[in-house]
Amino acid sequence: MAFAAQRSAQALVSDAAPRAASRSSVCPRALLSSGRCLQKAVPAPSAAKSVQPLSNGSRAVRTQAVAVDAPASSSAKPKSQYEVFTLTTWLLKEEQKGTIDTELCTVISSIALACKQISSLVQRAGISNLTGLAGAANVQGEDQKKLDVVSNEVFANCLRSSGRTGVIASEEEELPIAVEETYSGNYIVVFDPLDGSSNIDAGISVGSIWGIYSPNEGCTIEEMDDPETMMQKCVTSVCQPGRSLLCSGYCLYSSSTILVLTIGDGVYGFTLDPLIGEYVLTHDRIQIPESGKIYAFNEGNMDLWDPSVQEYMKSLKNPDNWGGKPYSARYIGSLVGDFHRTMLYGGIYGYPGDKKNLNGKLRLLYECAPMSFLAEQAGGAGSTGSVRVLDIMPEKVHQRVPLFIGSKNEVEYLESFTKSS
Ligand code: AHM
Ligand code: MG
Repeated sequence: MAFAAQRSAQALVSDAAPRAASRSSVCPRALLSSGRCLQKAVPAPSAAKSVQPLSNGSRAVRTQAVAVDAPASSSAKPKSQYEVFTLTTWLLKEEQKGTIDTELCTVISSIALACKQISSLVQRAGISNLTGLAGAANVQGEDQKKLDVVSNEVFANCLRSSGRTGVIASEEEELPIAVEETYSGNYIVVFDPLDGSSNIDAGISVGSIWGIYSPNEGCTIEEMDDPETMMQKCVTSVCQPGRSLLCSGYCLYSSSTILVLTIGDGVYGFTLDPLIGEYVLTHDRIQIPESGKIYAFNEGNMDLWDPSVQEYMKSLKNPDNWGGKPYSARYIGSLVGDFHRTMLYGGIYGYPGDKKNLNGKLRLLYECAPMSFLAEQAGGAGSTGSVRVLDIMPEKVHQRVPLFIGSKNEVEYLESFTKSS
């Protein structure tokens, strides 16, 4: 890596200093056409294929029974009442099975550590003066909360020290960042460090979301690269479709801290035991119920939605359609919380496009694609109303898409309105 580029990249990931200053040192906006992705993004290499989603056939048969609060992995009965099945144990067993390699384990562990740290910050936010605005807006024009900024730094620090991450892209950063400290693995990690942060000051659930991609050709940063070339490679490398994800997950900071993840072979949930400081397996192979009569949409926007989505919503509320009992509304306004409930109880979460924002609000790379990978792995579905989310090739790092996600039958019912319009 050229000296100048090296220095700049290092500055980006290691400085806790103001982000605007860091960004300008490596990725001048003019050079990078606002994070627009090159269309020549290279498909994930064969290593990725070993941990790709199960075939549709496999998913289709897994439609029943939500597994909640299982004491330990179904594959390992506790030998002693004091035995706990932790995330670390689970990762080691997956490594033994060959589902993932040591490098990916290391990246996942570093994310789990970041989530522990954020969980603690969230819990103490009111006490340690971490509520309120940071005083800046992110590239998408949204006011950043103090905790948005801090959580972003925590994620970046943990990923950097894993030594296995080549590029990171965050909701809170204008452009992807090349991680100087990587010496192996070179994984690409996309994340929203603190989703739903408008809820923070009221002590309501928030969460982190992430996705991990394998490195592709676009990510090979050469010593000779100048900063512009290097950053363009970073942008290209993160713009992969969700179906290439190796791992995705979220961590919910609520009455408990619950980390839920998939590595392409089912979905597992771990609850942070505050007494031992470890994530303990509590949700073994989560399955979204096939149907569920709960919807989570911001209905305040209903008059701005497409008529097909309005018709759909009216049909959910009409008791005559549902044997006298219409659907129930539940909306936290925190995707991780609303999605976690949908995973366990069934139903649908939706953020449609509207007259003002044609593609809605949620971001493809670090919100919609990771959540859709989880949904599909749990037997559910993720759609824009017209296409499968995991099939979309991102054009921009912060690209938005409409999202309808949850129980398979519920998403199909929504599509019966939106696809025929
Ligand atoms: P954020 O990433 O800026 O926090 O925005 C995403 C959040 C989601 O968690 C939530 O579902 C949605 O925005 C709520 O938006 P709205 O307030 O428009 O209903
Ligand atoms: Mg978000």
